[in-house]
Amino acid sequence: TKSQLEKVKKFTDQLYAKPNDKLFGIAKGRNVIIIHLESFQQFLIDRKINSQEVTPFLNSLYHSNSTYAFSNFFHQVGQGKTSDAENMLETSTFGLPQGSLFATLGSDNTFEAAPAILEQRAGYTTGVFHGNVASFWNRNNVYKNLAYQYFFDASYYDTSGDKATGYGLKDKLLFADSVKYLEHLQQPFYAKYITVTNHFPYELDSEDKDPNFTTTNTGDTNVDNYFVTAHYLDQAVKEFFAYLQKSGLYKNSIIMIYGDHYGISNSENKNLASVLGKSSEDWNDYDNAMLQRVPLMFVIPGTNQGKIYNTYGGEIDVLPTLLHLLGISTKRYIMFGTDLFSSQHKQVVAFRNQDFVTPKYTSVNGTIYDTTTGKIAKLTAKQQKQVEKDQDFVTKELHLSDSLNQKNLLRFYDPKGFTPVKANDYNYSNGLQ
Ligand code: GP9
Ligand code: MN
Repeated sequence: TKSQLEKVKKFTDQLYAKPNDKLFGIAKGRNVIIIHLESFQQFLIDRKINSQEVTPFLNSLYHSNSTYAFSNFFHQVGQGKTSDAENMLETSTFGLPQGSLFATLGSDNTFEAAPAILEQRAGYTTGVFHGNVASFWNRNNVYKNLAYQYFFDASYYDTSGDKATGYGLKDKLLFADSVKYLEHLQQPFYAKYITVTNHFPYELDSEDKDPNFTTTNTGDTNVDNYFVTAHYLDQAVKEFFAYLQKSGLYKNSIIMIYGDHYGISNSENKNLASVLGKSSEDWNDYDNAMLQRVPLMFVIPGTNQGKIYNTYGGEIDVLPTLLHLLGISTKRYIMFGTDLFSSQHKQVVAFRNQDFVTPKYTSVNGTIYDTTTGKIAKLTAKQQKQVEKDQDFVTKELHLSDSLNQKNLLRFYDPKGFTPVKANDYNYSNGLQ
């Protein structure tokens, strides 16, 4: 009902963080290119194996002075995995406590998502490039409600024979074979690339393996192969950047790169410990929580003020952050995240199961750790109060986001200048199916 909506609105209005004046609008009018790095964790960045970098190209971006990167950025997905990441990044609402929001509510819910906002307020053309079938995670229906104008799914590419692995077209081919479609998009465009090759079980044909790269020898095949497919993904991104430069798109674009969620699960993290220079014997819940960091980088060519920010944040915060870089105000929308560049950004990062991380404390499975040392925290009464306050905030934001989505409350909300999206306006079939 409307009063339930009012409750949500009151909460997100109070949370709202005003933009950082120095960065607001620095990418105004540029194309937005989003690169979704499948199952890609932050520990891969700057990681060396046998003194060789696993992801040399992404590392160079991470340290570039035109990149605004984050070192304490966490994924916040639940069972919806990739689809939860997509939902958080493009709507700034959480996925559901169980299941995938895309799969269960995505066909019918009202969304006020990035593609709709950008098309309506700044004339963007919007599209997704993905080498898997359109129906996976119910994308073919959900993307219409998000207002994506184009969805170039597997049917648009040759995925025969060794051109694909389990989840679709290999990443290098996705970037290369999508150019002919990308070049037809009217600028400015908002284009999202969802990669797949670095997905469990991390399989790669020998022809795609770099003969100069040797991986770990942990004895855990997933861990060892993860570095191989991550290395391949790094090369794929490098090749795509070469195309962007050559075509001239590069300097007129902002390229946002993120990892969607973990690739190595908690039960396997012990096998990673030695690679990370840690002991597997004392590996604990805190270590697992810290490994939920994923990359977030905004590459804004020519701006030269980039750096690595140590701010704590998560996927829920991306949409207001991106919109502010594009010079689009967000105060009027219902968003559960806040601009990561804002001095008012709240550094309490909720996991979907109500655990959380802040710069000071990490709460996992009922235990509070000191985030900087990893030791179990000995809290004064005052600190205990603060932790309880943070926990209440986390519980409340997840609850209100669930209420918004489960009751489809956005259908009652009508932000200034927003035209409701009609799924029937979109048709993704390419005539070849
Ligand atoms: C497949 C892909 C994988 O289309 O996006 O999703 P995931 O299994 O990571 O949720
Ligand atoms: Mn995924």
